[in-house]
Amino acid sequence: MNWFDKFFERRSRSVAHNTSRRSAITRVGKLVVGTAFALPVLPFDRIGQAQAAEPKGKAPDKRNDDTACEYWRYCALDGFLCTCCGGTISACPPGTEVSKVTWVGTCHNPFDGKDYLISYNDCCGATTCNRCGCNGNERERPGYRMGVHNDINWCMANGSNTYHCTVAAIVGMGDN
Ligand code: ABN
Repeated sequence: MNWFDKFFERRSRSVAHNTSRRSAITRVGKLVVGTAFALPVLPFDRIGQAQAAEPKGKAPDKRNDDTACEYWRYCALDGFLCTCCGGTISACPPGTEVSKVTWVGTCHNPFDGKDYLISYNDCCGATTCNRCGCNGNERERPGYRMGVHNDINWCMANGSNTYHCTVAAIVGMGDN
């Protein structure tokens, strides 16, 4: 065999070796593993699924949230909610005292279908809270009848006249 034949024999063996069945399987294996790693990080658009999980067009019912003006007992409350000022629906925040005089409104409870008398007492003795200001005016009357007018500082009869916030306690039932 001359050098020319030897050269081509070696080249042919090398090509045959590098394109063997084993190297072909190795290359297919690499492709499969590479695909498995790459696919999960591709950017999927899951917005459609998230929207499907949310109830469509349904606003939360605030009529049962005593920190919202829409709460059913606040139908005639003009002032700042004590529930946003460190108090509760019927208790003044620490450091304030409940007003000695008040105005009573009537609100309809949509959850049991009944009407209730609500006493809107102001809490007195600390500077105005300024959180959750509401202005409910159901069945309110003009100022000439003070007992049915809510735009009044009911701290007037207390030692300190400084208004802080307003509570809304149930004090009776309407004519149900
Ligand atoms: N009753 C709440 C309030 C206090 C001061 C002034 C207006 C209204």
